[in-house]
Amino acid sequence: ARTIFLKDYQAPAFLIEKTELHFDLDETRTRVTSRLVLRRNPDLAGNVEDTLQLDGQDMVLESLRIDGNELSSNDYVVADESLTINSVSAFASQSPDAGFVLECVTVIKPQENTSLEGLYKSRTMFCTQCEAEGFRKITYYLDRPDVMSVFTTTIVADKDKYPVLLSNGNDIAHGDLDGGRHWVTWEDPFRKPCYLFALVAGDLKHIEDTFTTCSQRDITLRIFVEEKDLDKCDHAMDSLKHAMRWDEEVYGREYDLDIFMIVAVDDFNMGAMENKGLNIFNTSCVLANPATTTDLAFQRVEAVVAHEYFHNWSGNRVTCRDWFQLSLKEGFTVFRDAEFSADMGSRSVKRVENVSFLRTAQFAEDAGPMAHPVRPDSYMEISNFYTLTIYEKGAEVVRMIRELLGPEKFRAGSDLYFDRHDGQAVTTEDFVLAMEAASGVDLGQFRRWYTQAGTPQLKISDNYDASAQTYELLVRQSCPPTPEQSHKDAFHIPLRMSLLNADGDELPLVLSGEPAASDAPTERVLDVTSDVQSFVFKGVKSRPVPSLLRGFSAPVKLQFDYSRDDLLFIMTRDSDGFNRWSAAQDLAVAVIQEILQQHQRGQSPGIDKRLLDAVGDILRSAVADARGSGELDQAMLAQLLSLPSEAYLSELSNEIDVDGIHWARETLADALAVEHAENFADLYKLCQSDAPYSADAASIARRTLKNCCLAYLVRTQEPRWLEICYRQFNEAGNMTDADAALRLLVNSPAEAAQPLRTQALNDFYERWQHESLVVNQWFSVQAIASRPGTLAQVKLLMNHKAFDIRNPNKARALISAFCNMNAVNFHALSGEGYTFLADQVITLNRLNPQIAARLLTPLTRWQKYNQQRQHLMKAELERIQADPELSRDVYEVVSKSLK
Ligand code: HT7
Ligand code: ZN
Repeated sequence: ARTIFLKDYQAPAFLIEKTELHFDLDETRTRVTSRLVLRRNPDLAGNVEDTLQLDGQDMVLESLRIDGNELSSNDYVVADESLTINSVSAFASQSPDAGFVLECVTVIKPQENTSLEGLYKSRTMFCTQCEAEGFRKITYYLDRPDVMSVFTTTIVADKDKYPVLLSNGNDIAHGDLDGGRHWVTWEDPFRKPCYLFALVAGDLKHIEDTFTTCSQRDITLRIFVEEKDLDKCDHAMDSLKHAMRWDEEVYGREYDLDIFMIVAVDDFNMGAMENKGLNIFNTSCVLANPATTTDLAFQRVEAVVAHEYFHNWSGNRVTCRDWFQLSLKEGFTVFRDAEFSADMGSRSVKRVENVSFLRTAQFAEDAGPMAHPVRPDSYMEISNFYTLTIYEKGAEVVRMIRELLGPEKFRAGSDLYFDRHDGQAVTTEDFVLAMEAASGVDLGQFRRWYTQAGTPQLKISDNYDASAQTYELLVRQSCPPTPEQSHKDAFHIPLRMSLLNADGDELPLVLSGEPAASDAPTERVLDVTSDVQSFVFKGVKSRPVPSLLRGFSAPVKLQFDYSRDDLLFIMTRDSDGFNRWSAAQDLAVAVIQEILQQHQRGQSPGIDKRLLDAVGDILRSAVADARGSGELDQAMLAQLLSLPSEAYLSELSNEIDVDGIHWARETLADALAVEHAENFADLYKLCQSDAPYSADAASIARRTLKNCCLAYLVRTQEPRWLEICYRQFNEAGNMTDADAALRLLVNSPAEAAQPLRTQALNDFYERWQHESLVVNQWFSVQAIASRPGTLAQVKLLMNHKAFDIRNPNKARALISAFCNMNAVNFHALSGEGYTFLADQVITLNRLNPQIAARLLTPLTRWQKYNQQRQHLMKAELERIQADPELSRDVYEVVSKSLK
């Protein structure tokens, strides 16, 4: 299969100035007529290119004209993925430097398009997904982001079936036609690459609102959905207005068109898409109401609506030159949406959630066979590079730039970047250059974060010299080899830190060589730039406890030999909320690993009493607080009470002991539950509320803490708690509480849970069978149950009338949930979990290669398991590899993971 390299990038030989599209939508064949105004790219010195190669696939070419002159089949070559016109000048009426018009008529079959790229049907509506390379399935085009054009789109369709016809920009004309058909023409005044093109046709209803921008322009906001979902749009609309205001206030970015539209579709490969003025969303990321939607999903809707909206500047007004620069828009936009969410809710909880996800999933990716830099050097299939590295690590890279510049200079850098590059297609280097120019900070070495893959390790040791009153931090950095990169140069790592004295107070930080100052800072960002580096602080009167990597100031693995008492100290005394949580996690990890080792040696587990006591202290003060003024941040409390996930514990292991990790974590959780049942019960009761559902941060925090307590209480296996759980399930006035209770009943190993579980699952389906997103929850609840026999249940559910493997949300709810969130069953030593996944990948490879390649991820991590599992996993990868019709997507992932 072909590999595309960044080093081979060449600017386009032709530009497309105008794009006029005409769609004749039909149930069996859709005719697309395009009229493109092209010219030779004048920016290429000596450009005399006469061959025009357009991208295109899966379509039938009906006719081709240049300046009105029809081309015959001898004048061009149609291949699987391209159309090549050998001599443009032979047909153009003037020099191609001055411009020519290419008219092309093609026929496509959206109703047969299961890849969900290009134009396709989702249920009864037509919709598009063009990023990254879907436009080439609609018509022949220069499908690359550095070709930007002004688009005018006319859509013709049956008026009864498709009363709503949408595209980018403004509706400039519409009318009726004979035969019950109608038409609309949309014009988008902003030049854009074709990946931002969108079209929607369907029987849709909408809600509408107005946003007045900072310059007093009124923007019409519309959210289009199927009629049955009209009652689930308000939260997205509120989120959109919050995001629009936030982008004005925090980044100085105003919306540009007069209308902003969102459309919800059921069949969608990812979360949503930022098409100019017409965002298309997976229903799961836009619909929300209290009865059907959990708090987590409410928060996701807010974040995704904001993310797509923010792309209007970071992505659309300033776009990527080529797909190697994907993190330019995605990393920056994830950073922006994370900051938005932090401002809407609790900043430290948001950071905790992001970092847990990054340390679990992105670190695993960085250690696996698909590891790649934030700016990759090569790819076979770009769809495979919409990764956690591009998105999440990319956001961390932007966050580090802000750490190094400080917030004011960072904002100046962002302003300069948008000013300099508005209307352009640029690179991550342009972004860094703007940051440097606006701040005067040298980011030379920092650029390695864009070019080197892998997670750096920081090993820090300390040395206190009582007589000299100096305290030294000796920092060593290293980075493990990754595919194609065996050696790594030192990174520039911002290490935010503080030193705590025995009372938990922060000490003034003066490095040796610096003048003593009465106003010395108590928190600093150290520039770690060498393989080994020493930082000596002076005037330190007693041995301090260092608070390192505050707020997770860099995406690295930190090793410091903290005693458990040090961790307990940080957990309770550090003023940095993130580090308090991180110390609690580190302590829990140490205790779980100890239980695991005892288990592996055949010893009975001894659980460190200090952890049990610390949790008791936290619970007691939480109870006191909830009885009093309720000052404690309940969301942070729930985070503190949550044990590290099996996935995180696995990421930390050299060889993953699947069953041992599960057993050790369960043992600790059960012990905490039994030890503190009374406190959990008090807190559970104190967190009850009769107030109507609200998705504000405080209410979400209260429910999260309540359900965290219930989870511990159900662990006691006491019948009364199972009954209370069942009652919560039945009487819950919102989906968050019902879903939490259902999950607990489904997972409980208690015998008394069995009849309750069966009843609850049946009732749940009965009640929600017409709500597709709720049915997805019902699938995933069952798929992640760690009880034996779950795979058999998953296989039964694959045949359930509500399951459809063609719908990515359904495939994710059942297949992906089982393979990624149910380690003990997926990794069963029989190998049947692996065979199951391989079978699904082979099926999906033909239907939807993007989803097939993504589902494959857990099998690619075979190197982390024991010999027996490695052997079984590799055998399944080889079986997939032997499929003669492997898509490029799946081929790339399989071949790289077997290398
Ligand atoms: N920029 C969007 C990417 C996207 C996508 C990529 C490949 C295949 C399907 C897709 N749907 C959306 C989403 C975003 O990051 O905002
Ligand atoms: Zn994005």
